[in-house]
Amino acid sequence: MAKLKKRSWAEPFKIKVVEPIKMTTQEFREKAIEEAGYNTFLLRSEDVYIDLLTDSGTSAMSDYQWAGMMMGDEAYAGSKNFYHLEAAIHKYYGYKHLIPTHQGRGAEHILSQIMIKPGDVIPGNMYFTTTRHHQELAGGIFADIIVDEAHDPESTYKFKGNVDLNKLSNIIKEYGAEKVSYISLEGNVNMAGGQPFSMKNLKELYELCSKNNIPIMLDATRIIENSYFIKTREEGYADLSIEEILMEICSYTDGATMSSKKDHLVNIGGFLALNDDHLAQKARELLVVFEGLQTYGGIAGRDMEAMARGIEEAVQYDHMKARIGQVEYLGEKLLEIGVPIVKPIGSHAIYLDAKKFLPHIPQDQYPAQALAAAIYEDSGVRTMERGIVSAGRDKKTGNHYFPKLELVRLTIPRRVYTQAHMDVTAESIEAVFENRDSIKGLKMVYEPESLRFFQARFEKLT
Ligand code: P61
Repeated sequence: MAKLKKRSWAEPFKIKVVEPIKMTTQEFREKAIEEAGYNTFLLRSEDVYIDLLTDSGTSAMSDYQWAGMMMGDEAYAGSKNFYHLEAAIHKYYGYKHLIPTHQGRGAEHILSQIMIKPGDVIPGNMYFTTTRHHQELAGGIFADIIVDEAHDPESTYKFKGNVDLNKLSNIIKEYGAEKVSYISLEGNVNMAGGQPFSMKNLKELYELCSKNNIPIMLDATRIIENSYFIKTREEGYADLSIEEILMEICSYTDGATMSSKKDHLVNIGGFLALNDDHLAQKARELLVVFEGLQTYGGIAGRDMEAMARGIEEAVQYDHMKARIGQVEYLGEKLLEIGVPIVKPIGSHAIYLDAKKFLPHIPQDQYPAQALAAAIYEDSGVRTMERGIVSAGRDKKTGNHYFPKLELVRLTIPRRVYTQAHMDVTAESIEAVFENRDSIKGLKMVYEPESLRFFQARFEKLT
């Protein structure tokens, strides 16, 4: 018998329930996207074939999680599911206080309000839309301290999520340490392509921040995926479990905001975690005003149970290997075809480089927005713009930010699609790539004041 050259990975689960999806015609899709103002956020989900808009809240839950949903204790106060979730946060993340919120931005709101004074600066390893928005609403100024490699889609640097400590030192010199509310440190940096930071970089950051008395607040949304990359990419970590790496990361931080809709394999939920007693007290005071009581904060008991169980599953090596393996599978197919994507392949999505894909469309004609619309027209695959529309406008000058990265994100929900879905997606991208010269730029005809990408409307330029 011939020897196998390669041993493939496969999903560590089998499928028990299926949800049918609708097949549509090109003509139908051209009309649907026009009606949606060429904004994939405005499409109806039932008109989408393969939904790669986001990995947020779109995961498939396990039978263990669904069983937990039946165990929801929906008491207004003191739900037992809260205590299960609290125990899971202590066990896997190690933080002292759990402040549950309806989703990640609820936690960002509270953290920003309790820690940022007007005029403060919040250095971060690249911006995230909702995170920066809450920092600005609290009167803060975001400062980008990510390494330069993160802004270069071609750079194959393994830890593009790293903080550039020189950039941070300069900010401390310029503003004074007392003006730095905290460091906003994101795991597997979303806007950079799902790129991790290394433990070495975090330890150096911790040292610098300890000297200057600056707290580090982790955006833990995809920190378990970051832990997997530390295990597989960083020297000295191969023999540690994801659990051990996760705990070590958190030990260098003072708290975290979390959108459980990603790593935790649930459809809704999030939290703020803190170690400081006084800050936690302040956070709970705001929690009851904006989210809900301290033992549910906007999440149903059953959803807290699904979160607690999801955390247990998310730290499993086999789960992560298959999850990230599937993203790599799609990315490698696109690289084979010669489609320009952000390198290295990240954890939760493939990012098309729209500047290279559509060099004939200037950035102020929204090339990534136009590309996302063209992909939907071709196959019904829904993707997301992550470029100039997402970046928004500079609050002071009113001008567009012109981000170096003009990307379309193909985000893979966890445990939802098969390898065949990835093949169909790659084939659609290939077809669009072959016809790229025919794609036209867009004009923005409706622009909301904040987080404009969610609801903006466009028309095709002729
Ligand atoms: C996403 F187009 N992400 O990736 P919430 N931090 C980080 C996130 O990725 C994140 C949140 C905080 C989404 C949903 C989304 O511009 C957008 O639970 C690293 O969504 O409130 C969310 O967590 C916020 C899509 C959010 C967007 C903002 O698809």
